[in-house]
Amino acid sequence: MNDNRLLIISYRLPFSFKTENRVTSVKQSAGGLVTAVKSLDLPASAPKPVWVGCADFSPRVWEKYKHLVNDDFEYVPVFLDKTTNKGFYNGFSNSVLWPLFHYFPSYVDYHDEDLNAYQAANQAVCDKVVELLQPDDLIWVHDYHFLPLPMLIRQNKPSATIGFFLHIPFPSYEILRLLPEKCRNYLLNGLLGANLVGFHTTDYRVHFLRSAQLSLGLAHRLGTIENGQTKVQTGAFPIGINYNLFHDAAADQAVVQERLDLKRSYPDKLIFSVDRLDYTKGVMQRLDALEALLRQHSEWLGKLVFILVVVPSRDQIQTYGERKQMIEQAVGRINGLFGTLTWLPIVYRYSDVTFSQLVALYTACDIALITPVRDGMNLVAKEFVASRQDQQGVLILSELTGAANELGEALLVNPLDEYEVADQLLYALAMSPDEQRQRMITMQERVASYDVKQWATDFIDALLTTQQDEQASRVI
Ligand code: GDG
Repeated sequence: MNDNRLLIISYRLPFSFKTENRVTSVKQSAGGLVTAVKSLDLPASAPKPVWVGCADFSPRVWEKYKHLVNDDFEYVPVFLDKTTNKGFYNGFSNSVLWPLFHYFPSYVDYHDEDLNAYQAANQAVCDKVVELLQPDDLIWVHDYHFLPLPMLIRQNKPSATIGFFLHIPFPSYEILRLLPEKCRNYLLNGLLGANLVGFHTTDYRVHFLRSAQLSLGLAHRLGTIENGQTKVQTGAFPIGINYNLFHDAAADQAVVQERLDLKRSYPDKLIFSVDRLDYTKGVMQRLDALEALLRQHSEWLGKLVFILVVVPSRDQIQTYGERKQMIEQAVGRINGLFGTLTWLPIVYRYSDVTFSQLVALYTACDIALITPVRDGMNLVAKEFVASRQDQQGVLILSELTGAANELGEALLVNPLDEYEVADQLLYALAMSPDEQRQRMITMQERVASYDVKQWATDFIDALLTTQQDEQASRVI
């Protein structure tokens, strides 16, 4: 890193305001992106980075309470009107791009007016960025909400240095081409305004390069596309986690106490999963696998418990509400089918848990059952591995996550095959402590060696190199 100022753009700002008993306070968010960006090692001499995002509060609330948000970043909210935000976020972003990029084309609900709102929102954010931009700033745009933003900024500021990172999969061309051509080309051209486009895996990167070739006729050489004046470099940057935070937390007093309570309540084998409520996370398939296990192996009845934590998410979108009902019906059915007066196979929570509870669950369980049907990376798998100071516990992981590329010592499964998952559950339930340790140690070494700080630093360093190359080519 050097002394360039960093401008970060993401859909949400990393905090929200909460009012309780008429007292307003700031609540910090703790998602993967926030942790990643906040863990950047900026030189002391570097100017304060600026974070631009869409406000989920009014301009009045911001003016009144912005003094409460006081940390190492300067925050700039963009205020969108309700209709634009709905079409932008619930509409085009989460009812078109999210399902399509996760290979759920039948869930796509495309409307021209949502695309218009998406364009309007990107334009509003672009206007704000252009207003703030200073020479030599590095711009780092995050995620599928802002695919057109690099080109919008480029059109206003041709010499800007723009990096883009996609947190979700980039699908194969056969999926992308389901979008109307005008829309597909608009999105691809948008990304091609960046100097650097980053993905979690090489596969996603290759899908993007191939889509640019097939859709726009743009060739690539060594992962770089020449787009007029701009050289667009691409790279795979698999996001990591704050390894030490999770590893050390396992010994925190609060976590130890929570873990003891859990062990006391569930003395038998404990299986655990936590996900946002989302059809991509494979919760229904996971429940099918548990049911298959209990049907086929009645010796486990009464001897295991599955703690299923589902975190509310995007509840204004119809498919998400339906998913919640489906999960709750399946939990009720399985508990009704196999449960007794003194034992239920599934403990279900529809709410988030505190950080201490999360780490206590990671470290109390015997098996982490992480089986999305598609996931860009999946940080939960890495957090589970990091938190196991005892080097015990088995990770069952879907091969359809980005994380599976790095965690080959997990029991990798296809989440759609309930019998395969049930077999692996059976294997995990009987795995010797020695085998658990061997698998865990290797995974821990890998997750620790490429943590979130390294991820962010590598991305920014690569972006800086593109800036230096551009400046050098202008001098020549
Ligand atoms: C997107 C991509 C990619 C969850 N519940 C609680 C809680 N969490 C935290 C986890 C983890 C994060 O939220 C979830 O991250 P994931 O990676 O699993 O999934 P997405 O939210 O879908 O994230 C994904 C990621 O972006 C980063 O690029 O890996 O593929 O879809 O950090 O710990 N934290 C607490 N309580 C909860 O109840 N404290």
